[in-house]
Amino acid sequence: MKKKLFGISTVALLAVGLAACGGDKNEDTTSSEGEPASSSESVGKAVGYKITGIDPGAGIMEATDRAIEDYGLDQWSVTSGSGAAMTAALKKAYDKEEPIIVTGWSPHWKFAKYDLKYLDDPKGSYGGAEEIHTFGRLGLKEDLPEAYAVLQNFHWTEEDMAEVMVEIIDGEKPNVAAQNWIDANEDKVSAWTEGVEKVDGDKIKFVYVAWDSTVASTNVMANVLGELGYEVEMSQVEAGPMYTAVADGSADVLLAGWLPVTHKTYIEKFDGKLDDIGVSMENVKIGLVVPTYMDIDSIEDLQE
Ligand code: PBE
Repeated sequence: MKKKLFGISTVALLAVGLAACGGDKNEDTTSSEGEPASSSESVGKAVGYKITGIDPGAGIMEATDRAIEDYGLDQWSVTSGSGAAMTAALKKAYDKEEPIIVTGWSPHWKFAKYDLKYLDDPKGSYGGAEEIHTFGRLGLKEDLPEAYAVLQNFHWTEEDMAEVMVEIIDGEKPNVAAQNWIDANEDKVSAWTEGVEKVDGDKIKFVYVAWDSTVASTNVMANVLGELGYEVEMSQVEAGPMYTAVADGSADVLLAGWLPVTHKTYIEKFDGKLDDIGVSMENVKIGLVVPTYMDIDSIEDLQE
């Protein structure tokens, strides 16, 4: 009971985070040192003209290079690291109310934990609302029809995914958080598996990148197929190898196909070698994200 209440409140917080796409902000942008936390003239200097990025293969990194170009941000660059390094840097800056600009995406638990906003993107470098697609290797439908049927039915919401992500960031193991969600959402899961026959230890291999959203979906699907009798392997790789593995058939499924913009380059590269099985979520988004205490609202504000 207690847990359920917690789940609802964190999801409510997340919804607030998702809604906070610029607009109202704090009047007081003064940091403890007495300097403005940021202003339109000093934001570049304050952050060393750096955008805190994630793993180099992520589509959001390519989009950020495009934004730097589109907005003429000649002095700026994006640092690469990982999703975990990005959220660690965000936490460090946020706790001290220091300026920081990160590559961000929704759904993501950071919107439940911090007051953040997307910078407006009038040039559309980051695209708009996107969908998350499930991709399989060619021949998967014939080889593993039961799994294929479940993957085709797989569809959930930002709130669903947020419950899993928030539990993981609060310390739960990914597979346990995934199972807790499955146990609490039997109606949704049974809609995915309805009429699908059980199997007896058939092997299926997921490839995924350590993006929090992808960790959540991959663990949920792995457990659902496990309950159906599959022996599920999960292999964590970088973004390029994730697509390569499904395209060359060395893995069966990836759940993190962000389209039409984020993974456009990968989809074009592997055209004809991937089976677009279905859409698991709509209205997802990428962009540049800052704490609401920062006094900027648009990527244009990064221009000098
Ligand atoms: N992401 C999460 C990925 C796709 C899923 C937005 C970090 C990317 O940029 O490729």
